[in-house]
Amino acid sequence: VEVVGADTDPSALAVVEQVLRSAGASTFVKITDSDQAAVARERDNGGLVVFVGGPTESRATALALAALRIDGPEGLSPGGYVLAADRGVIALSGVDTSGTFYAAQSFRQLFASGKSRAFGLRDWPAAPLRGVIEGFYGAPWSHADRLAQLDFYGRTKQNMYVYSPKDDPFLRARWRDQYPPEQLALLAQLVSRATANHVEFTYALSPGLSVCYSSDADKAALVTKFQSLWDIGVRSFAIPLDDISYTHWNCDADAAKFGTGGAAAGAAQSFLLNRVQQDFIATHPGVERLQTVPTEYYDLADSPYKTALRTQLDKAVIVEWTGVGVIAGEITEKQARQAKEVFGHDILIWDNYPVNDYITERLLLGPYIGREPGVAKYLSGITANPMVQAEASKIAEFTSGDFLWNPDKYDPDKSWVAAIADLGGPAAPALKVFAENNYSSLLVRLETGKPDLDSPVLRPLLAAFWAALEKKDPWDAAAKLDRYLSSMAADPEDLRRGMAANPKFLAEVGPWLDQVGLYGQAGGHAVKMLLAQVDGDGAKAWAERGELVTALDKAQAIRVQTARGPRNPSTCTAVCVPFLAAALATADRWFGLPGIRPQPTTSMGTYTDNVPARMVDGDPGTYYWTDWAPRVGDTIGVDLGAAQRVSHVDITMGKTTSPDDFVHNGVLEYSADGTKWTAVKTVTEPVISANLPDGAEARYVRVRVTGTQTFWIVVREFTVSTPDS
Ligand code: LTM
Repeated sequence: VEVVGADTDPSALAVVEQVLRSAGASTFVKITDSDQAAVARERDNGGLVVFVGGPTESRATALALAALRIDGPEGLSPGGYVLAADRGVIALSGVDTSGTFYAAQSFRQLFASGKSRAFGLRDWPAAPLRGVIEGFYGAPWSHADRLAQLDFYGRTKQNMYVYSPKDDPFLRARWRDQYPPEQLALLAQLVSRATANHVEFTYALSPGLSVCYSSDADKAALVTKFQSLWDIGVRSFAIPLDDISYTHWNCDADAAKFGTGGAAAGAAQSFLLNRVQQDFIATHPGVERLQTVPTEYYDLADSPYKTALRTQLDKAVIVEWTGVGVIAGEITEKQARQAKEVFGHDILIWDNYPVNDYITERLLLGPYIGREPGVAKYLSGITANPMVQAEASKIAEFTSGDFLWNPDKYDPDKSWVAAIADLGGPAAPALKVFAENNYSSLLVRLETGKPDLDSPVLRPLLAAFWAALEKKDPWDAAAKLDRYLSSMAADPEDLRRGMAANPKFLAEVGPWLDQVGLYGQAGGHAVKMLLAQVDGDGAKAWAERGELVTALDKAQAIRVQTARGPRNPSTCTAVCVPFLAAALATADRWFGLPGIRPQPTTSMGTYTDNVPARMVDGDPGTYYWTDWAPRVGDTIGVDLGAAQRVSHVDITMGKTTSPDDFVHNGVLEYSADGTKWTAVKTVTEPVISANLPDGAEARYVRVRVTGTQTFWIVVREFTVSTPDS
């Protein structure tokens, strides 16, 4: 029996009914809280009575809680709730309707976990705003992706979705244009799905590429566009001004009115935002606070621009900030406090994780880390910027939502396992293997101050195997390693079978999944090859070597189409390829082969399909081309797989049509272990030919950039010779 009030949240009720149905309930009797006699009768009958609705929705739940001697949710922060069960009664009572909805979600989770004893739960979110900003470059999510995301946010108690895909023309390039009716109808569907999930749909319009800040017509265009969204139910608006220039104006009137420089840009933006605040936000009762993303969104350094925002922008406007650095490794409570001071406004964090638009060859499937609990508690909240791959983003989104609800108790590793279980269902073990090999990111662990590396399970198994091989007793370590490599090799089939009900996820991750499988296969052959050598079985070792090379070549031939051009996916990053190269180098020494099979290394991205492999392919007509100008500390080089004697290095950079694309200020250096480096010579020319000192031992040889430059880098060939080659 369900006891509800006239205002009981329908979405909460739907979740409760779904849970009860999945537990075998086939008939529901619904009585209203006003029918006290019926409520009493049903309780006396001994059936299960479920009270749904907090003090603003139903009067009966309070009585049920009183009978259970449990306090109601009054006084909890928005979204808070009480959920209690005892003696045939279950009561779900939110401090507001969202709270009751979250009580229903917790009820679902408790049922799924099989915990059915008497309990009383009092729970509330730490961060007022918790959610996701679709704010990346590249193909925007599909309508179906967004609907699925909104349901997911509801299930994970997140209450904010910002609609801000960079490549949607109606948001940036053609921001003044009204939506065609069919597109507005789709947005209306999103808004109502968001409402059903207690998610605020924020519409973010980015006029900065062409706006004239002082123009009445442009202000009117913004307000008219917002009004068309208001008319379909949108109640939250943003004007992001990130990734635009403030050194040039789009109209002469702005130059005349505001002058030039950062202070002028801050004044101009404040002028426009304040007018939208006055003419739209202040005239629409029920609307949420206006949000903006400043042009300086990535640091804490005070500046004329920030001073202008701090002193001129209406205090009602919420300012978004990404932390220090566009992709902030760490965000501390101290930085959060400083952000509030330097921007002079309430801060909402635009968190660039797990977004991968700047490294399209990677999937970022690790947990949300590196944010101190106070960040969620003292700021307005956090919206995570996800990957182009919507379904795959759910792993990180689950964990950031978890952090935002209760940052003090947040355990990234446990949360990650729960996220895998939530997305993978029965295929969770296979999904875990896949996610482990797409794990590292620029975020750092608070405990260590370092980023998580890729393949956290495989790495120690490899280290143990090498150590055991050295001691000539590799069998146990090899068996353990082989088990894991087999699970990688089987992953494409296991995951495709186990997650067949989620074809969208499988389509998103296909090339990465195939690569994990091939690295698993190649790794298995590498282990067998090295064991055969220990056994002195050259024929078997040679056959395994062939299989290894075939699988490795296939893995490196995979291409995925991305917004930055075709890319070779990068999985098991900095683990699988070095292992396979080291295994080949070890084996080839045993076979008496020359033994150098250099793998390219780079700290930079790739422009179109000019992949790093092209600098070691022996063909000076092909080249690796970075996709940005190097920063100080960036490197390009080769990994020889194992430390060995080296005598000479030749590097050819630049090409006829881009002769300046080489390292203008750098140093050539080598290292046996990747930590201790020996400098050979400075690099200032496109062609380098250098002898290494007698007896030099190296596994790694690289050019490290030591000065800033605006040119990108082209490397045609990077060759390392041994004394006998
Ligand atoms: O981060 C912000 C505010 N803007 C852009 C995002 O749109 C983009 O997705 C990320 C990651 O590349 N970087 C940005 O600067």
